[in-house]
Amino acid sequence: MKVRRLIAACATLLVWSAVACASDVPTFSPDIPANFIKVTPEADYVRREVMIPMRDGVRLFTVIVMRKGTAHGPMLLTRTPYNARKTTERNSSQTITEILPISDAVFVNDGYIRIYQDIRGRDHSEGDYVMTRPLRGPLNPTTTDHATDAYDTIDWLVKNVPESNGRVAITGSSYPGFTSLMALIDPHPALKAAVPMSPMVDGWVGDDWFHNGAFRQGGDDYFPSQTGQTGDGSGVAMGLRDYYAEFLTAGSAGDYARKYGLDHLPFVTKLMEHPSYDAWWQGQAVDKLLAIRGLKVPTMLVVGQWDQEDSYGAPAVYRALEPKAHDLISLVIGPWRHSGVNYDGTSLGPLKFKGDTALEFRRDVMKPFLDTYLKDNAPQSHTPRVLTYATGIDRWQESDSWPRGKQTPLYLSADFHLSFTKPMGGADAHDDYVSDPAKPVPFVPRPVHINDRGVWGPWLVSDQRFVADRPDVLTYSSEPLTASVHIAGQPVAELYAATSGTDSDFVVKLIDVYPEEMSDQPALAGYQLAIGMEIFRGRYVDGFDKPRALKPGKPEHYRIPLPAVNHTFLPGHRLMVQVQSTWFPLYDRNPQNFVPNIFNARPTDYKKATQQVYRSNALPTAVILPVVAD
Ligand code: PG9
Repeated sequence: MKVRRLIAACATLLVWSAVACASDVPTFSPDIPANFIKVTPEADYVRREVMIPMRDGVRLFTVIVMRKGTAHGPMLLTRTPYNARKTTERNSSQTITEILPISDAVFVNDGYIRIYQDIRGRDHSEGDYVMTRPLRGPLNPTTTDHATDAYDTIDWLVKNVPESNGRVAITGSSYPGFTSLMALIDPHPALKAAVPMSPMVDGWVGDDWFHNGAFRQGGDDYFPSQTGQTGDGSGVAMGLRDYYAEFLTAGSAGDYARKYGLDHLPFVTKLMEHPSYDAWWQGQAVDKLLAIRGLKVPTMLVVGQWDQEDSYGAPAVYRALEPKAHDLISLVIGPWRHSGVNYDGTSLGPLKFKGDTALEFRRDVMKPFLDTYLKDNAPQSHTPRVLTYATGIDRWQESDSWPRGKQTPLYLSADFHLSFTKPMGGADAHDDYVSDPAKPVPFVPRPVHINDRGVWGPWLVSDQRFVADRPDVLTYSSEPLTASVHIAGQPVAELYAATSGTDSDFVVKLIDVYPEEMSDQPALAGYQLAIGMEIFRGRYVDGFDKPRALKPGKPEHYRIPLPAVNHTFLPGHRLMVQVQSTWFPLYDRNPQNFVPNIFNARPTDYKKATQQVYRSNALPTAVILPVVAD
């Protein structure tokens, strides 16, 4: 018996040692292999990771995903700083629509090959990372940029993806919207169409970093998370605190950056060294670059009406290109937050729409547009020149031009009323408020948790009642409307204002006030829905590249374009305009006392100022509405 057991034990030992020999894994060794590839026996997709060489030898990490059995597939490319591997592993699944972002379903379900690439220097790609890398030339002495990297990538794809039909489109939202636009500069011949969504176009005038010169310090978390390391990172180590209190205690935007070491990030230093719209900013404004080079590829620009990050870019590119490229360019504005086009579009904050507006766009507009240019023998689709969602009356509208409306001034008038009739008041008619940088107006109710997606995403539709009665906010409103007022275009605030200081910011908000009683939608009763809001830094009144001190008490004329909208103010609603001078902590505080560089303002530079907003016949402050006669 004992002998038999001994033999069995020896046999087991032999088997184990044989296994060990066969796999060659010592009992003690590192447990992460060089390249683990998940086995997916039932997958309905093919997923390949490749390194694509660029002209300078740098290789870019690229993931190619398609349904099994795809042949002659059109390729849809996105070039991203947000981790191509993670993007294509949304869930660990064997189902293609589970691993890809939800917005990809309509494409891969119809034979498209979906491709995501990490841009140069980010995540698994090689090379140096430069924030929104400018085009080769005065601002970029290297031989590569996003135009060349897109070109080289497309060149490789058409030669190395046998399941494809050799035609490529590029798309992506925000930063990937920017890289989509850059691909249009000297494009590869296989690039047949582009759909840049909420593209970052001009970081100073109206997209991510500044708006009309006011610095968006609310985005500070982006810097360490994106430029602190090549892979995914995190924001400033502030925890779940009230950003309002935290930024206020820190001091200037520069002081906040220094407190948290952000000044050691080169891009933050560049921002702080270029507070005005100098050659560095002008030379990387994508609308200007494209206007010079012209458009060669059919392009559909997309933006959300309440895009809290990049509302400026898409309409600016449309304006710049439409006159010369009328037949190649189209514009879509949907009722979305930033990048909302790629998610569920049935609602935004308390607003509910008739259907999933984002899916409707992707399925009924974007895909037919791409099919036309990318599919073999696809029927010609009907692409509206301009497609906008009319909020208020809840439907899509096509038009051949943008903006559509007739310029109609809505004047501030006495007793905090609004009127379509020009005020008759004498030259000095104005309303005053005191703006105190020590008690800035919050942009959302406190505590301000900017990183909470539920706060940040829909903040542009948040109820403005929470500040309407503050003494440092002027609030003007109309009587309840007896007939609809439909606007389609870009409202512009023509503000006549003076300050007792030598610099100042002005914020103008155009608001739709819902009726007090709305039992069908109680969340909207009395709601003050911002239709468009914007800020302007006073020192740039003579030009964005010409900062100067304001003369105390002298009225100046500020022209402040608000975001592009299609909206109907319904009967029973009221029009409202609010004016204020701080919008914190999204925007840094203006010391209201001219200093050469506000990033370096000292605590003693911040001063209270009395602001005067004029509503006289000679200085008629108004919001110019693009009114459409329905
Ligand atoms: N708005 C973001 C961004 C764009 C471009 C540069 C930096 C940030 C984004 O959502 O990608």
